[in-house]
Amino acid sequence: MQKMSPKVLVTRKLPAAVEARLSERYDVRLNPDDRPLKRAQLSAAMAHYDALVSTVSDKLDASVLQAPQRRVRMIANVGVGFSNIDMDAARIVNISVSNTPDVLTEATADIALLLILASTRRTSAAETKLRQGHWRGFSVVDYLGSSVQGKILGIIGMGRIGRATARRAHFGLGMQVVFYSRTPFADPTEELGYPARQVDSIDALMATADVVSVHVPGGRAGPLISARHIAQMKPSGYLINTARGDSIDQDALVAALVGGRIAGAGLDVYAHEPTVPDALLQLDNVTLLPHMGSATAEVRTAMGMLAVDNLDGFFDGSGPVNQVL
Ligand code: 8YV
Repeated sequence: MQKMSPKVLVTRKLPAAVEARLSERYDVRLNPDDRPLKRAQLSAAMAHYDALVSTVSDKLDASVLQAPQRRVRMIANVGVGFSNIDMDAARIVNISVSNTPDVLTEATADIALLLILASTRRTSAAETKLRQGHWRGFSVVDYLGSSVQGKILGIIGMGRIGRATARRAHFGLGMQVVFYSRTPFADPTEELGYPARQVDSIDALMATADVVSVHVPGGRAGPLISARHIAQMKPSGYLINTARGDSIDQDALVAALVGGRIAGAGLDVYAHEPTVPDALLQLDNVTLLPHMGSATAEVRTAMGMLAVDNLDGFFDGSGPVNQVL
């Protein structure tokens, strides 16, 4: 008798080549409409599939993961982040979890750089005006931003994406790099290959940096960057976030921007996606992107393929390559 293929639910649409590869090996249910699954659908899926290929929009919390008659044993998350999954709950019910690191590092750092430049040079507001037909012609004093050359970039979280962003900003934009990391660096300049300084607290970083860029995983009990931290930023400072919205006290950030207490922000991620606070939409000193740090055809395909590698590893017994649980 032929062995049954594992049943796999793919929660969102994936690049065609990835879906084709999944369909070859698995009894797969795809989501061609790409509509995010509701909580009840995710709970029901737990009893019908052997594995899920999920992503950031799937909130796999304790009540979903511990659904009755659970059959799912493996979750291959498409994304380096996995804060959409309650890892404690997954551990209790013995579900294996994998992510897709590395392949998106450079693309995400590119978007961080884009947000640094777009926010300091005010290009979003300028382009919006142009598109609305309000450009009256060149003016020496219109749309003045601030230069980044020689300014201090403060990186929070000096992991893969933090390093790739810092390297671009240093070599590409001529910025000085200061960073906060839980891991102590014996000699940052030696380790990174250019002059860089580690500070020992987020407070010190916020007060020192001209541009702060966040590169830490989300999913903590509370925001790592609190209202108190935001209050320590320079009035001329900019905050960039390409990591997770829940890492920053979003209400405090919005209040600081609305009150003009900081100069601007560049955001790719939000605390309650896809909701973007109305107050942000009204501001002309912010650049707002719809969570697209890794959104290139090449990278999203590579992420999907890595998720399939992880699934294959789980089912052939060699283990997921990027197992995080
Ligand atoms: C993904 C991300 O696009 O990898 C991550 O953690 O936030 C993005 O690169 C997102 O997870 C959806 O796949």
